[in-house]
Amino acid sequence: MKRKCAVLLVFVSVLVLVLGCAAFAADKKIVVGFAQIGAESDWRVANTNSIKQACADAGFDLRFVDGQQKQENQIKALRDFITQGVDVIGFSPVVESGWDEVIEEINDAGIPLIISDRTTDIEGDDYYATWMGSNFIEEGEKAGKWLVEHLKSKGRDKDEINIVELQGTVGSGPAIDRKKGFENILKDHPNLKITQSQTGDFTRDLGKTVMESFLKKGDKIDVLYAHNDDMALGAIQAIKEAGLKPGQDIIIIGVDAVKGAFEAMVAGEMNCTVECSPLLGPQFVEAVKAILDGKTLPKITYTIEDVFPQEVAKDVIASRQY
Ligand code: GZL
Repeated sequence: MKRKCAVLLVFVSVLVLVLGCAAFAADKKIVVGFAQIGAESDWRVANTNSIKQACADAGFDLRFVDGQQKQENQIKALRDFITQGVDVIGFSPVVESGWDEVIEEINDAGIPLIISDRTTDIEGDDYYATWMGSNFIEEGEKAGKWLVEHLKSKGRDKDEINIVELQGTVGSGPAIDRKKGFENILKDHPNLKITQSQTGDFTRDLGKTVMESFLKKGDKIDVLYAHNDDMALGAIQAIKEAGLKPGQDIIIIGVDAVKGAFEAMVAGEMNCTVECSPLLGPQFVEAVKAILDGKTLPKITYTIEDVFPQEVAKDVIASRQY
């Protein structure tokens, strides 16, 4: 009889222990480390807000680091996340190269990796669980296609058109691919030429400074193609200070579709923006949950995006979320 009581006691103790752990596990917050690029543009601020809000709504313990556009800061943050033993790591790589070592450390630590927004140049796709963001080549092609159609609508499709280009951060996926996509279109229109091209690092200030140098050269400029709206908005300032009319003397094309671009289009100072949605937070949270539930996700998920010409800006601006 005594033996039976002893076995029963052990069984009940083990049961309490298992249920206790399960309860703790159920209560344990999901811990996510996110290494963000910085706060270089309105797009990035909106992206950060989206990720923070979605993680808060999901009850995650979010460890968020602003890399201030420095790769070494992001690498340090990723290593810290490994030391902290977070459940999932997310990051947006400021440039494409230089991640091999730290990503191998993340893989060795067995922590699932979500890459959002930007891209790396690492071969294969087994080093990350899923990637979400925009198709940057397609964005560049959309900008080129809009310009070709716009010039045709103005009877200028045969004119010699000089284009100046403000590139994004050197070595970043969007800068490389938005240039590539735009040039995919230009190659079929030899009268459209990029005469000056330089990085504005996705920032408004540098976009203004570089546009000032483009203008100072004195060559005819018909079009500005900026890899993001922030640089376009800085360039618009420079164009006005040079006594020219942005949106009329110089056609202005940007990418992102941030609120400032719509305000400039409503004011007649910008002609088109190609949408690149920063609102990746909800998608990021769903990916974290799916991964921790043991589900397999598609390796790549592109966001669906639009092109907004000046003509629609006043009707659309009120509905914009960023
Ligand atoms: C694109 C994103 C780019 C934006 C810029 O997905 O990485 O970085 O176009 C931002 O505004 O700085």
